[in-house]
Amino acid sequence: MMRSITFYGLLVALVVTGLRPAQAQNPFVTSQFTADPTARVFGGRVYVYPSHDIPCGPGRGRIGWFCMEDYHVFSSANLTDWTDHGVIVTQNKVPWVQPDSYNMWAPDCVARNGKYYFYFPSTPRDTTGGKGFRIGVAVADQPTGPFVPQPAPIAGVRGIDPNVFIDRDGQAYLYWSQGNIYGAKLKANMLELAAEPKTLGELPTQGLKEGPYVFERSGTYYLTYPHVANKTERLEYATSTSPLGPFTVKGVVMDESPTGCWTNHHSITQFQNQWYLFYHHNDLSPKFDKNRSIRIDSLTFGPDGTIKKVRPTLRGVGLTNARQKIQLDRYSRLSPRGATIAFLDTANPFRGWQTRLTPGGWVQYNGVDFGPRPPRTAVLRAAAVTGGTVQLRLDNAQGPVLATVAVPKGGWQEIKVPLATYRPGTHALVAALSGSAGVEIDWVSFE
Ligand code: FUB
Repeated sequence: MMRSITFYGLLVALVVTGLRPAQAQNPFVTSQFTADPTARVFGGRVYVYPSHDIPCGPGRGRIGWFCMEDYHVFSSANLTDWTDHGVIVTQNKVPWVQPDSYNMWAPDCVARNGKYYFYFPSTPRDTTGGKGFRIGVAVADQPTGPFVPQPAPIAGVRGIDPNVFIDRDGQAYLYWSQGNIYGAKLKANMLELAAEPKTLGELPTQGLKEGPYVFERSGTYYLTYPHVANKTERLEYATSTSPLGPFTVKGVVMDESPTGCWTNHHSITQFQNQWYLFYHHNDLSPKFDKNRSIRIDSLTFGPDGTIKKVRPTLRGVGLTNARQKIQLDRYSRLSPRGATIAFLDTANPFRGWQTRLTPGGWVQYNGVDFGPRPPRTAVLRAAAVTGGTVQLRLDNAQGPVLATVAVPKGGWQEIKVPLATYRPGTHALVAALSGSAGVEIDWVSFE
């Protein structure tokens, strides 16, 4: 496991170990599709257990629907640098799962007595007890596995989207959805129900509810869940003084997707004294919302314990080291005119995005950490059909000019220019077009 490691040390370690880094902004995994993120803090590190969407194809899933054959786990010590630890559970290695069902839907993972219990829904081989999803468990000694699947799914549970909550008194509860949302006590072995499931019946009765995620804060139990109140899912919550209710519906955690991604699915986690909402959107597949990507944004509570509605951002969370590639297209602010975001390569969204600046355009990216050592040079990866000029400024569009970068006429190129000034600490970085000739920017970095 990697701890207290420099950025360059991290890169070397990743090359040596074969682990793949992920990005810091939203979405924070851009090497594959990911959905339904459950984030857990184990040993001071955040581990995210998402679903893994893949495109369906002939003999692979159902065209036009979800297609998932395995799970990866990702981890980070700072919510900025993410490591993909690879596949932890796969459909054809779980004894009870139909091996060609491609239905490895939303999972969860909790730690108990030195073991890690990974809960996941899928289609069973044996449908004698009825069709539909069952929920199984795989157990490991480390959060990254290897996970050993149990031979059979959990008895008495039919449905999807398992979530496990362990109360302060040590009692564990399993929640899941199947039309309604259900909850039941788990035995201490974490593998069996200890009592009959309870329908959490005080939730909205109209519109699909799924994806329960329960947590406790200051004695209040929060049951959070995606719900189709209108046309697509939004994240809502209800509270109670006990883990199995009765719950009182309180409000909306996140509104419906503005661009129509039908599902949302989330988890809420506290890390280093800040609460975060992990959720998904279809950033890397805007035309097909069954290939999704996971995101993080900060979440805050009102003094009365209400959850303040989270507005989704592209910037996400955490600081970005000025010596990394700063992806301005994951912006904090964009000028009202003269700035647009586009894929670098529409045939391959995994290559990421670019910012296109035309007259009057600027883009602002908050939270760039310049560190204690002054950089001397700015590096801009940019393209300009006729050649153009970009000013890099600190703090805002009128802030001090760090560098003026002349982008020669031509395709993508890395242009290095000396810095005109330096301010230590953490700043917003602004790239503003100077003049009338448009420029496309991939990233900016400092050396
Ligand atoms: O990822 C497949 C399903 O879509 C999940 O199980 C639901 O919660 C929804 O996100």
